[in-house]
Amino acid sequence: KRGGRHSVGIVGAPFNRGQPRDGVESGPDLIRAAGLLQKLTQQGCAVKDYGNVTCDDVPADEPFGCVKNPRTVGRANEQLSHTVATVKREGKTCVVLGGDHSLAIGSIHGHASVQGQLGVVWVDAHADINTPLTTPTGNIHGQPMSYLIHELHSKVPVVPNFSWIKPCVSARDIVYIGLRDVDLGEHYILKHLGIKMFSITEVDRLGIAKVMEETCDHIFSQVQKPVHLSYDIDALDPTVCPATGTPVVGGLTYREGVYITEHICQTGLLSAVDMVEVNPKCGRTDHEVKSTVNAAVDLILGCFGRVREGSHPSDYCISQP
Ligand code: HAR
Ligand code: MN
Ligand code: MN
Ligand code: MN
Repeated sequence: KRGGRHSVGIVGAPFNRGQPRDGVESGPDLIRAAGLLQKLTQQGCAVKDYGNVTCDDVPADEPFGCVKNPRTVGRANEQLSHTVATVKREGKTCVVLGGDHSLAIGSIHGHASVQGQLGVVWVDAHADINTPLTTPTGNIHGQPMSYLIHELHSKVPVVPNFSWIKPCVSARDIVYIGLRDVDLGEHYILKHLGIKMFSITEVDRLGIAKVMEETCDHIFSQVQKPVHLSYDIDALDPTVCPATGTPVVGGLTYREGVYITEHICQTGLLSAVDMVEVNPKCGRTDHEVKSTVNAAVDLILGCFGRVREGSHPSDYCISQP
């Protein structure tokens, strides 16, 4: 951020091999087509589009244990890590448009490779912290955090094309918000490592304002550090965001979802954002797809200074009669 003006780098990551459904690879281009770059520019951001990172299928990508498409997901994330590192070296806040949530491996890895210690705020119905050994599905989008956390390193085997990954996040620097579909292995890991979490029950109990205060108290308790916001669109309620692969009833409202972004923006420490799991093929109508994509756009705008009360330039004058 320079002189109150956010400098933003957009990266598309049309990854779809971290899960079984077609369509999520269209996320980046749909979010762009909804006017993201124009809207960010209109609200005063300097925006550069770095295009899409490719996610080519690696041939004969046999499962590793039950982990599906390991080589394809591993290689795509290595490329993404390099691209995110470039965006960070150029001094911009990085926005990665997904694509499925396996992209958080490359996004957080590339971010940390330049910035060092990060605070990670993970907004999701799911914890995505299964290891290759606890995963009930084999889908890597349910596992990204397990590859990144120092404290899990000894529990995670080296998956083919994952050997470039160095754990780069400490369990104490992570906060989860919105959880409501957590596997038993994941729940064990969250409790065992003492990871801070505000499940949807805590959002009900405390209200979103208190949740965000406590989130920032936790993340910044030792030192100020750059924040990585990893936002899965399925954190929001399926009535607002139905076009996603694994919707879970009883989610965040649109207003709670946007409040999270406004609060993180106000810290002045937001350094990278992922916006993932928008899948147009999972919407039953055009309206369902539009509602989901528009929410994704609004969440990103909230990350970069949009405030719902409205705003005006400091030199604004009303005309005299
Ligand atoms: N926990 C389940 C698994 O490991 C489901 C993960 C689901 N999907 C997501 N991630 N959208 O946030 O497969
Ligand atoms: Mn490399
Ligand atoms: Mn997720
Ligand atoms: Mn999810």
